[in-house]
Amino acid sequence: MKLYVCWGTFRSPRPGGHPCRNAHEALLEAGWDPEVERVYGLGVLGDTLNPTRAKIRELTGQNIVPVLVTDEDEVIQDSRKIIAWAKANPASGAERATA
Ligand SMILES: N[C@@H](CCC(=O)N[C@@H](CS)C(=O)NCC(=O)O)C(=O)O
Repeated sequence: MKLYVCWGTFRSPRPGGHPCRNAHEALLEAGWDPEVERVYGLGVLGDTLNPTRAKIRELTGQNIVPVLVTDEDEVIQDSRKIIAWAKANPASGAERATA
């Protein structure tokens, strides 16, 4: 399971918090331990100025993160959809993150 994030999963003062952090926190709460990959860049600058987000465009056709790729290779874009997925799919048994 891989979670693509912007520059990290840091806290942010923006309303609603930092979407990448919110998605990561929800996955951890659901018992998952996703590999976190930073893609840096700034999506609004467009494709040419965002070579590091090429994988995001390959997966979703756009530049915005967070993007989750599950162990079943399901691609989920948008923090709210990732949070909903995590709530609906708690990790079980061997999948659960071992502290
Ligand atoms: N509604 C989206 C917003 C996500 C968002 O704002 N992502 C930021 C990173 S935290 C981003 O990629 N912004 C585009 C940019 O870098 O310009 C969500 O909740 O996932």
